[in-house]
Amino acid sequence: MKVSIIGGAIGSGKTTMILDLAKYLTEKGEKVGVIVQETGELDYDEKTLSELGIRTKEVNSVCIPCSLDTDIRSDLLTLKEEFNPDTVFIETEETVLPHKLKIDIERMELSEIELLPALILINSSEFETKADQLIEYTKKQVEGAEIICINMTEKDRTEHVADVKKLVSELNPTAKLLEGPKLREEAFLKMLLV
Ligand SMILES: Nc1nc2c(ncn2[C@@H]2O[C@H](COP(=O)(O)OP(=O)(O)O)[C@@H](O)[C@H]2O)c(=O)[nH]1
Ligand SMILES: [Mg+2]
Repeated sequence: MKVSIIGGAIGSGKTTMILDLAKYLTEKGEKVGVIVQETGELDYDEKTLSELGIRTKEVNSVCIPCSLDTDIRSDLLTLKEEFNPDTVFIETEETVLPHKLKIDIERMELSEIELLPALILINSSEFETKADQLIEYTKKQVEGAEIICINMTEKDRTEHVADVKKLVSELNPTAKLLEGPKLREEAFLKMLLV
């Protein structure tokens, strides 16, 4: 069971990306599970899932909302036992550091779990261009992520996108940097899921 952790600010496009990835995978015949660290309302209603062609939980895809203090470990084990998905996406709450959560899950030593690269999404036009303007957890998310997706660049000014990109690559020179709207192309989806 592959586990992909996807983080970033509220409104950065996490749910949308997870639904796109889930759709891509379910069309290939994979079973997909989603765990959401929720603070507020849940975006993954059955209607959304079925509108996107993702069949709901009894069949092809299952979604578990978890409160922040719920044990991710037991959610993963329950999903594995009851549904046995090929891939599970974890949408983290906005202050969580995906790379830290990845280490936490690795330490759980669950059998048959393969962790995919820790990924964060950035809403380009909302993002600062100076390191000292960033909220501390945002800075840490950028510094620790393995894949950084600068999303919604089509809604941002070209110069601002370039400044965001520059800041992000200064903070984290080794992460794979991807830019939307190309994020929806199959080659990109494949890379995220390697
Ligand atoms: N233009 C544009 N809008 C997007 C994109 N991805 C998400 N959105 C919109 O941004 C808003 C927030 O997206 P959502 O996936 O709920 O963000 P989350 O809070 O990080 O889960 C929604 O209205 C989406 O339709 C994108 O790639 N481009
Ligand atoms: Mg969401």
